Amino acid sequence: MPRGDNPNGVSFCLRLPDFLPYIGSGLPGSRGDPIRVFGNTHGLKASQVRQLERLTRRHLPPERLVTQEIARELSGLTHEIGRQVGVLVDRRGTVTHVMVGDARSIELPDWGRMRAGLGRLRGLRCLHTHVDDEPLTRDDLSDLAALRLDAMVAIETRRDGLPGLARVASLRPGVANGREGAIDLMPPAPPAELDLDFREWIAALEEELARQSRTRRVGDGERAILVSIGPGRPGPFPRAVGNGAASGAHAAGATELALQVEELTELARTAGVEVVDVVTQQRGRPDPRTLLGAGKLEDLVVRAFQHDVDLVIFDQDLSPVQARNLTERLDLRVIDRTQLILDIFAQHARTRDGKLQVELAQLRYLLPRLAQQQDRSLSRLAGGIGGRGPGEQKLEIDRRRVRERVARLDRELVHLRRERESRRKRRSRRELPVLSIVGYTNAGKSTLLGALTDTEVHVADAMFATLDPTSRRLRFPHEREVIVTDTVGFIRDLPPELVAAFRATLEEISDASLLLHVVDASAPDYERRIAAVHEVLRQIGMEATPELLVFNQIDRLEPEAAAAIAARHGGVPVSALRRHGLTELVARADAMLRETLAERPPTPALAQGG
Ligand SMILES: Nc1nc2c(ncn2[C@@H]2O[C@H](COP(=O)(O)OP(=O)(O)OP(=O)(O)O)[C@@H](O)[C@H]2O)c(=O)[nH]1
Ligand SMILES: [Mg+2]
Repeated sequence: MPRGDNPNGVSFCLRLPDFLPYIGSGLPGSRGDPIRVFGNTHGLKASQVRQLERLTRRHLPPERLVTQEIARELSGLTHEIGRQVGVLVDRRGTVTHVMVGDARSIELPDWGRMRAGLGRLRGLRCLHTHVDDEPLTRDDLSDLAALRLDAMVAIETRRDGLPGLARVASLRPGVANGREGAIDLMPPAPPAELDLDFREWIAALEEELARQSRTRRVGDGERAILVSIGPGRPGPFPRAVGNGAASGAHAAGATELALQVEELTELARTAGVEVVDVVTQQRGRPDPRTLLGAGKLEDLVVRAFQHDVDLVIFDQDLSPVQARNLTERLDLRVIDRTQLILDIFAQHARTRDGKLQVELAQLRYLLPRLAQQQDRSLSRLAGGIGGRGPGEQKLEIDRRRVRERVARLDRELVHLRRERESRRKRRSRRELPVLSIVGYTNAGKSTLLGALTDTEVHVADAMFATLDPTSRRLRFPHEREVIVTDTVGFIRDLPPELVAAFRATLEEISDASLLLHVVDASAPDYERRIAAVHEVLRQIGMEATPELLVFNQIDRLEPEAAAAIAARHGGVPVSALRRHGLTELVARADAMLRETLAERPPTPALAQGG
């Protein structure tokens, strides 16, 4: 029950403030400076404020987690002022911060700018009062994880003002499922009876955490948690190939979310990231400040600690403000899907053109975010996935230099563009029709180019394996020569930055008389992917170019299913890998090409394209 003189109720808890400005001078190690009392001292008597300030001079024996003396002082104050009181204590036993709250909350110093301790923990513990015999709250536990405290101690304030039971929570190394598994709770005991040697206890905990990190790091790539927010409302159910009808609209949103997560996992894998956990949320309106709701964010914080991850990857594009807030709250590198794709592009770009385009897109994406980042969070962008430029160099993160570099890259790209134009003009003088292979990434476009032209083309089971356009000549029926080009693949929700960056590459497509739209027919959501490709074609003004749908990878389907899909969409079923269906494909393409180029077909039998 609430205290009688406290009409606001019992929900005393420590809350991490929403990015308070740093207001104190009491950083650990700055002994001698006055430590300000954080939080709400409004309405307190001068003597009470002095009592709070006296707490800043307290010192615990280093082997004690909490002492009866400090517990008595804290609970006595809480009893008197009806507000929660807390201190942060470092490993030497020195009080580094004093906080006072009100009936509902207490504010902690700005953590974003405080250096974490040597290990994974911050080297500070929080001792604070609860007004009753209340267990540790969810907020207590999430602050423990978010701030990576050594321990969170809640001390009961008895009605006589003396300390009752102390409840202690600490982070547990290793991976367990769910929040409960991530946190150790000691049996409640009066502060005087908590007999553990704090120094030994914390050393063992740090050692265990370090051991865990060491065993993981050997030869591993970066470790990440993926976060995806799905549609709150049911979306279109992706037709499962050979799988009968969709099973009701209810699961549709969840299915769509699952497919999104699968694709993001695939992107992460291509970028060399080890995905250790996935956090999803079905939500109608994302939070404008943090994208995720408060509960999910707390969950993410705990899991990030548990898995000891290097970064968190969001499926949704983050605004600069969201990126900053999340970086601060998670105290980790945070990137979004666009940055992940750009990172893959950076690793796969081969030509000078490609490299310049990628670097320019990366820097353009970074600029507004650099304005949002400060001190330590800025350095988070300097390396690792999301911070790598083309050719393994780190991305520049000095704003002035980024602007200069953007201007230089712009000039260079204009120059390259002119060269490319004259090259294309020469080609069109020779009047060879161009067939452009387009399609979703990893559909088998490059495999098809290789199969059609019987040449070696770089193929990989990876997203965006192809970045720079490749052109090959191909002899068509009736002694006609054509040029077949293979370019960068598309993806759903291709960010406008990427479309702009790849204008040069996509210009190659704009010469096409015919598009060979390669579809991985074995993908359960192939129709969605077709739509995504059409959307990109629309963005680059190619929606009117004739298109032949090529249903690839039919070797992975039942023959009837493959035939049905191709028939339904008026496309050609092929297996580029097994070189099945290529004759039919060439015949259809040839017929469509002749129709497009307004030629009269020499034999009516071939004029079946449509
Ligand atoms: N089973 C099967 N696998 C195929 C077929 N065609 C391509 N693949 C495989 O699909 C993967 C991607 O092939 P790519 O040709 O690189 O695909 P892409 O569309 O060029 O991909 P990006 O350039 O990355 O956008 C490779 O592992 C290929 O071996 C096919 O007909 N059947
Ligand atoms: Mg390719």
